[in-house]
Amino acid sequence: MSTPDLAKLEATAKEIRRKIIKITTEAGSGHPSSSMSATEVVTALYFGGFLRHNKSNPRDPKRDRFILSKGHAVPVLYSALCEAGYFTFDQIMTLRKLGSPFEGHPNMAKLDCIEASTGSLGQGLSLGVGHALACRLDGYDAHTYVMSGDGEMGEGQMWEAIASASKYKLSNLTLIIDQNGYQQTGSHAEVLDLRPFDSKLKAFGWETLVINGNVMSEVVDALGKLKSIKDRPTCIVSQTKKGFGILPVLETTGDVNYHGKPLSKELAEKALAYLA
Ligand SMILES: Cc1ncc(C[n+]2csc(CCOP(=O)(O)OP(=O)(O)O)c2C)c(N)n1
Ligand SMILES: [Mg+2]
Repeated sequence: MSTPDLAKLEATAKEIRRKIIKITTEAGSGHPSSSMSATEVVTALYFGGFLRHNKSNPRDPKRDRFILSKGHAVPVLYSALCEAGYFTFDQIMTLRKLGSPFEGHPNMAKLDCIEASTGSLGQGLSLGVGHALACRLDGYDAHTYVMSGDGEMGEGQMWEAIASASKYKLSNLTLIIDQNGYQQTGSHAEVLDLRPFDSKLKAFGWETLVINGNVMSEVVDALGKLKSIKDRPTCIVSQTKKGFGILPVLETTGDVNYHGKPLSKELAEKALAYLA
């Protein structure tokens, strides 16, 4: 694999953030801040040479898989897939409109390039375990990446999947925890604080790396390093900020979580100018 061009990836991440803002403001609903904490990771996966995907055959059994378990952050996925040429911008601008396949949560029955229908938090890693086991059984050298939220880690099913991935030594499975410090109703401290995640995952037999997930070089390094682990599942604890990229704009609202709220037209203009 050639070394990813960091400047190019950063420019792509910026463009993806611009699309996230535009489509959620147009929809008048959605989760831009949850999407923006995850942007570097999703960008590195799709454009850094990590996720082998095939636009002309999205369900190719030999593909690598990306499951967005925190399905409410799907604007980052639609925007990345648009950048990758799967869709036009006009198509993703139909986000959350009646009849549009670009639903508020990913729907694999509507779009071939969506790996799993998620949105009910806690399920994506179990699906990932299934894919990883199936790929192993079928003899495919395919890797499955799952992204969860930090609040989502409060779902018990996550820990059942963590235990079974370890039991089956699924080195073809990587969990990325988007540790942005907030969930729907508040911060870790206010709702449920399960940190540190890395020592807990290690205790279950996983290899872990803790990184700043909004720094592209750290994301790329971590994804590269974990490829060489061959005897156990791997996890990146991706320390991020909700709304990263437009934080000064969100701070003016007095709400740095900004969960499940699109930007108003005025705020979106400010955010887009900030990202220019
Ligand atoms: C099973 C389930 N319970 C509740 C919700 C409602 N819900 C949507 S997003 C969210 C918060 C998720 O927080 P986190 O996983 O930290 O994701 P973030 O938005 O911070 O990236 C909740 C509780 C849900 N989607 N699924
Ligand atoms: Mg969170």
